Amino acid sequence: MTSTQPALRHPSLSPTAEWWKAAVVYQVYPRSFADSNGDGIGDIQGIIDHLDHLEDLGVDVVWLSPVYASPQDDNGYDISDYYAVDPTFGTLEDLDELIAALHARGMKLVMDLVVNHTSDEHKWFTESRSSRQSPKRDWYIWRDPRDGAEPNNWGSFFSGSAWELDETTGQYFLHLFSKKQPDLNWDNPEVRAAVYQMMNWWLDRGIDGFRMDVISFISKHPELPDGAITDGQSWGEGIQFYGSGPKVHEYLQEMHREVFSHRDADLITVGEMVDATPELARLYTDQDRRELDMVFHFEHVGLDHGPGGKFTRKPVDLVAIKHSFARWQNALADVGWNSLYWNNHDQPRVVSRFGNDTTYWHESATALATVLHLMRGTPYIYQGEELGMTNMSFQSIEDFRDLESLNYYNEANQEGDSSRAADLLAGIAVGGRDNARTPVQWDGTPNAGFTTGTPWIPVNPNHEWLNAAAQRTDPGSIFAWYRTLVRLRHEEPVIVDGRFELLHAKDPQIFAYTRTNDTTALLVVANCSSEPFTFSSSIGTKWADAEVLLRNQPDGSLAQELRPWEVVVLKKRLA
Ligand code: ISL
Ligand code: CA
Repeated sequence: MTSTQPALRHPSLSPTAEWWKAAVVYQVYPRSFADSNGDGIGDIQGIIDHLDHLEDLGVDVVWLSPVYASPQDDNGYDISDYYAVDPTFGTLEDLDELIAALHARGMKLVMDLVVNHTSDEHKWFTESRSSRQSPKRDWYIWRDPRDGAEPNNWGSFFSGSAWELDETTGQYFLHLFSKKQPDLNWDNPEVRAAVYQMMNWWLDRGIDGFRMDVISFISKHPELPDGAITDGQSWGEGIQFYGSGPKVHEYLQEMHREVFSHRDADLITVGEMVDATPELARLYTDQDRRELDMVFHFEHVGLDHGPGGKFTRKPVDLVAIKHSFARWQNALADVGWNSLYWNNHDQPRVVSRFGNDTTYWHESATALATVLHLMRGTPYIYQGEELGMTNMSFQSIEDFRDLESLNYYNEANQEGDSSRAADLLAGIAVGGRDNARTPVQWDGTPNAGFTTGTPWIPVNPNHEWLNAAAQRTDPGSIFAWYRTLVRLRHEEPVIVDGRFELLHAKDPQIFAYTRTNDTTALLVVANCSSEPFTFSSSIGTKWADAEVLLRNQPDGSLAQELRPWEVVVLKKRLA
């Protein structure tokens, strides 16, 4: 550790190796967190103003979604200058102040690294598109038309083709996301060197690591082959040709050498990987391979997607959710490491999605938090999740801001199919990303304490009773529950390193597992349903002498019945 590194919040944790295994990360989506200057958009000073909230919660690391210069086509995931802070969010000095303020409180800062693509307004891209002879031409992925049309059949994540024609030079460029997010050509060594240089610049400035946006997409199959077209889809599934492509491990190892290897060990890296399987994640997160510390996979957050994708929904299947978690827990038990999340800025709110946000709001929010946080891995809390924030009651298309939702809606409307457009709107209302992006509910005043101006996206009306001010001082609140979960991870080594074993795998109502190390065993049992659960065989007898570590009901025993969304955690000392 050098003197510029912050003192660790929990000195009992090893100061160097793999400290992040005992850490909890909190994600800030700056646009929606807190607005300090009344323009209706959250900003860096707004974050600085609310650090007490994060310190109270006890989190170790803040992951900040992009604040770099950006035209904001995709709320900052389209970067036009990696070395500048967008005036929407503040200045570089504000960011330095945030880094110092976090470090002073023993917290670390992880920045978002968005390098699969840039903004089309980045100077690298404006140079690249200026002519076929531009020295930067090869920094992006340009192809001639095929039969007068797109070079292949890949679809963009945000609807339509993944290719856009540049009229001036007569070639198409690839954009897996919006057409304002052209993909960089990672096969060009100059591109990689420029990215590593930028990463080093930020680490030298004092940040503590990176969350790497869609990082498994950086190596495309050199021939860019067509993808298979599934029924009812207009575009081919290209992901098998760009997800974890041929050189992705080589590039991540090179990045490790060029950026991380000569630095102190207390940095943290997490890669977002839409295509990750447990087998791939073992490769990416095996410390001996020197790639990443952990990845975000998408398996559990895809389980309620219907046949038409995320905007068609199917009922939540608890058995499938448990099966998925157990598969990942087991696959990364000996090698690698899991990240644990229900929410982020792209996902609907967990209490509305997998819980019950009306009758059992408090119970289901705490039960879902518990089953996630007591597994093996590094937990991530998305802003507002610690308050049990819910999905938004969107009324009409005017309430949405997210380009993904709007693009799909406009596409359906253009096809003139009004019933499809209506179905899509219903799907967007429950599955769309804006559910996660309504302002953080600080208090019960008209704009929830988020802004004194007009918020860029509507505030959820339930902020009148669901807010931080109401919860911060209430020992029975969801906030207090999260604080306890964070504290337990810091205090109980079995939560960090214990073996995981799923119990009652096929039961459709309860989520139960044990964590065990040489000295301690934990039993976590949650009724993940809105009906009472009656034990057929008593799960409790073996644990009769155990200590109750946590319960979200005033009393109860594991011998007979669990109330709807009741969760109980027991702890036993082993011989
Ligand atoms: O929500 C999704 C689209 O259906 C996800 O698949 C999402 O696009 C995917 O998780 C990649 O997300 C990341 O990169 C995107 C950005 O829009 C997301 O906000 C970011 O988390 C492009 O940079
Ligand atoms: Ca602002």
